[in-house]
Amino acid sequence: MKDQNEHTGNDHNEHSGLSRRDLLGGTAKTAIVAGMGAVALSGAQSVQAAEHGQAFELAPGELDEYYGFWSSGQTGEVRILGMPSMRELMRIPVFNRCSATGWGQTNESKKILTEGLLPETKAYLAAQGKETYDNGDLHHPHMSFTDGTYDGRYLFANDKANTRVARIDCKTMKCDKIIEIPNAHDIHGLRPQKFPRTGYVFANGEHEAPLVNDGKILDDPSQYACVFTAIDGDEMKVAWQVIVSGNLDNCDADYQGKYAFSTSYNSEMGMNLAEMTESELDHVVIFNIKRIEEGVAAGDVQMLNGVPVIDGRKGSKYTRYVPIPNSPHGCNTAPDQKHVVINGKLSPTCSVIDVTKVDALFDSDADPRSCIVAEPELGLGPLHTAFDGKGDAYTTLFLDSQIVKWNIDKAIRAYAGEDVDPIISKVDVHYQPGHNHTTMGETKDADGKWLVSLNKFSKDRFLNVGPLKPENEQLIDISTDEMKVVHDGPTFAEPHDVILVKASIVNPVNVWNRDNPMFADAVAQAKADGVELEDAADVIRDGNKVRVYMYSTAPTFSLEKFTVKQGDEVTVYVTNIDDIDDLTHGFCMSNFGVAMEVAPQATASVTFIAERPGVHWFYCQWFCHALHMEMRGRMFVEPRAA
Ligand code: CUK
Ligand code: CUA
Repeated sequence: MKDQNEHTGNDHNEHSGLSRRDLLGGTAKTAIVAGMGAVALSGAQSVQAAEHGQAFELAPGELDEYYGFWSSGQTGEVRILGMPSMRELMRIPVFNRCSATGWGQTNESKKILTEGLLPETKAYLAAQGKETYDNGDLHHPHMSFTDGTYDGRYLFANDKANTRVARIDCKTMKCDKIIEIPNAHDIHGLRPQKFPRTGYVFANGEHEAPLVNDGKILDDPSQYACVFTAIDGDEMKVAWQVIVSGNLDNCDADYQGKYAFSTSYNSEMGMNLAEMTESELDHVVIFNIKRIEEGVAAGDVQMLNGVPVIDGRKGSKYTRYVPIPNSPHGCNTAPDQKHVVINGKLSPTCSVIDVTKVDALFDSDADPRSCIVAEPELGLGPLHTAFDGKGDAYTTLFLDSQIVKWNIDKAIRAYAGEDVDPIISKVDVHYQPGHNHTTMGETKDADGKWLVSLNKFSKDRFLNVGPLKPENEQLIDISTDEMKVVHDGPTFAEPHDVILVKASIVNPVNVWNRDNPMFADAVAQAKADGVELEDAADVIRDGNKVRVYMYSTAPTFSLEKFTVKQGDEVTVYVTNIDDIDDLTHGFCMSNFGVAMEVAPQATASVTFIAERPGVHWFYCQWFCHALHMEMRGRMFVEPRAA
């Protein structure tokens, strides 16, 4: 880490800090009290304050120690932040439509957004005049694992809104696959298999519905079911599914490759709030992966939408149901590779499962609760738990607006009757935290440096921007027992979840590989047309379809004009032959609603109907050169004969 003095003795910071303090009034005091309010303090004081904690600010040009991969909830994208500076570095469009990159409009992205949809979904969308959804609700981004830690290959993420799972290729940081999950409804909890590798991506269908949901069964909840899905993360295909009793919320996997765990907040299968929260106990479902694989191989399944579905409802040999106090939510496996923390939500407790005691549940029908080794009372509204790899856990308390730090071992001893208090400390967060995450905390390599609290409300923490407020992500120094909130980070809707990954694990490329499957279709089409993409300045007419091939190299397109006829279906392929870091071009056809990004060595294409006669400029909308404004050309559209 950077020398503390260099950060905090900075004049510029001092000055901007003062004005920030003036603007925020009392709020900045919290930062000062927290000991890391370096920006608001004078040199001598700030050095002193900083000595009590780790530096989180970076000087210009310095790089962060971690990647933060953020969800964005109903925005539908993944965001990359540098950590601990919390500087936003990039946005990866996934389930959303992105104006800047053309995601959702380019042929390459449309293929990814449409090819994994079920036939009935395609039919539904066609009736709306659409090819794909343009919204999503992305809660849980998680990286692929090898041997219990992140391997830098892929990120996986759920779409609760439209029952999909997406994969992001960490080499290019672009989404490369999206599949719709059949038979399930509204994918929520999602976690990759940790051991031996990913492997499976486990995904929870949250909302109950008839298994065959064709309208024959409507208001008869006794015939509704929830479905747990194991996706093959390499192929992005559903491997198998399990029907469960109750609904499914969050999930996690063990470090042994034997079990997956899912919380159920509606074991009652209630259809309204009163019914859903009626019983004192809900449950965690434990899935026995080996038994399920054997059952699938032995054909103990029904085939539904081409997927083998196993019946894992109560009493089945494939699952066990562990009673948990009312409405558990978060499900978090500890880096000790032994404990899984189930977060109580409506119960002020967390329940700790010892994975070594789960075998007995399956092999000797032991009491399902015998795998619970601790149930500390932590505060009101425990939602999610993070870990530091040193035996301590950090649980968000939604109702208390706090994070509580507690010791797992002490909680176990207290549960066994010893007179010990597992709670180490609590810190106020602002306000109402959902998820929280530690650096490398979801792997066996948790390093206990930083914690981020993803708070659902910011209220008065920032300048007022109207009735819709930002949320507030707070950075917390956990290098000592006393947790210190050191930074407020306003964010737009809605970061549910994040993972914090050591930068050395993630190694994206600087330019596209020309063999990338992203634009394989364009390469194949060009070949069929006898066109060399990297050297193209061609207009190929094929009936009323016109394919326009050009390359871009700063500050020109290889075609400065081309002519089509009104009503033609025009596809423009642009290949960026610049081979230099950060030399992205764009292609925007003005007044046609067409725009896309073309990064170095990529090909991107877009198709539109040339229904507007006249002269139309296309231009590069990605600043690339001193003569970027001049990087443009004309499309002539000849009017249809009268
Ligand atoms: S859920 Cu959002 S606060 Cu979708 Cu992970 Cu708990
Ligand atoms: Cu090319 Cu701007």
